[in-house]
Amino acid sequence: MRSLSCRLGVLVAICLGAAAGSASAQPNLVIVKLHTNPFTQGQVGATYFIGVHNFGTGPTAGTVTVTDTLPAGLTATAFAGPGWTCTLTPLACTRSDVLAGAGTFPTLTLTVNVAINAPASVTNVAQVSGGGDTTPDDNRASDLTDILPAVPVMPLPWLVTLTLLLVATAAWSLRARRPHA
Ligand SMILES: [Ca+2]
Repeated sequence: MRSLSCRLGVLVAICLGAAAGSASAQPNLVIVKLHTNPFTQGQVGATYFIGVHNFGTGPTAGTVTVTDTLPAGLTATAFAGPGWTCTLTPLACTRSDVLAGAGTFPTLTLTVNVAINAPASVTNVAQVSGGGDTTPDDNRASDLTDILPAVPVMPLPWLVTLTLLLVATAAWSLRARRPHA
């Protein structure tokens, strides 16, 4: 009986050890999103940088997909990164090569245009999935982005009119000061 208990104990220990070992060898993808703050209303070609890292010790398996949800006020014009296959509609990138534990995929660059009436701040959300990741809680990155008001540009006709008015005023002033002969 004792012998059976021992064998059972050993078996449980082996199983627990195997389970712990397999758990620690799982991939765990995490995503990071960065930008240079702030953007400006009407800005063309503002960029976000998206990084995907394998925080686990096991390699990824299968396709890894990154999707991005742009807020109102931003329009994507390019989404690319070495080794990634990307589309603008939907806004997503995929790749199927293996990422070893503690490894990082090449950085993705998302280029956007900022609407002239974009709000003072927006939040851009990126998400990674697939690759055998079983820990989705850390697969999402929210990037709060401040947007400055656009610098007002005076329309050219107004600028010309104002310049002519100033010149005319100066000329009149000089003429008025000149003593009559
Ligand atoms: Ca994860």
